[in-house]
Amino acid sequence: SLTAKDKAVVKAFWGKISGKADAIGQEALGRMLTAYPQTKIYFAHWSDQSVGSAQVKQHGKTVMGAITDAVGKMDDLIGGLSSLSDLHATKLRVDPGNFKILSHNILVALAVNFPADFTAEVHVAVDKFLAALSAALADKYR
Ligand code: ZNH
Repeated sequence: SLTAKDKAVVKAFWGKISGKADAIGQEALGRMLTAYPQTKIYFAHWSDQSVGSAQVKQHGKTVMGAITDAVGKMDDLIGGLSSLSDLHATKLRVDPGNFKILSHNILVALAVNFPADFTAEVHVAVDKFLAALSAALADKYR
């Protein structure tokens, strides 16, 4: 689980990237849809799934906004994300294995856009945070 140090590292790093959060979200989502095309089935109802489309931009922003929100809830991710978990489990029916795929693409987008700040120490803390967030999002599945 996340140590006090992990939480502090994630918070400090998120402070640095917050001005570019929307762009990071869009890039991560675009990378996921391109590099892991099996994830596209969940967005079949979008009129334009291509990288840079208005829908990809909007959704990247939405997802990153929820992650930024979760940075403020690191002491209780399961409680803080329970309604979002419920939505993914029952309404969106996203296979939770995809949370790991999106997390990977977020790490890549962060590393590419913040090469100096994305140290190995930041990498491990953000990886642990995204794994805990993914576990919380998967909590309502049964
Ligand atoms: Zn998800 C939606 C978050 C992952 C799919 N999402 C959503 C939203 C949010 C989110 C916030 C909105 C909601 C409302 O509206 O209320 N996600 C999220 C997060 C994560 C995720 C945080 C992690 C990190 N998702 C995911 C994945 C997938 C998904 C992986 C697949 C692949 N989502 C989804 C969908 C939707 C959502 C499909 C819906 C969209 C539309 O319709 O537009």
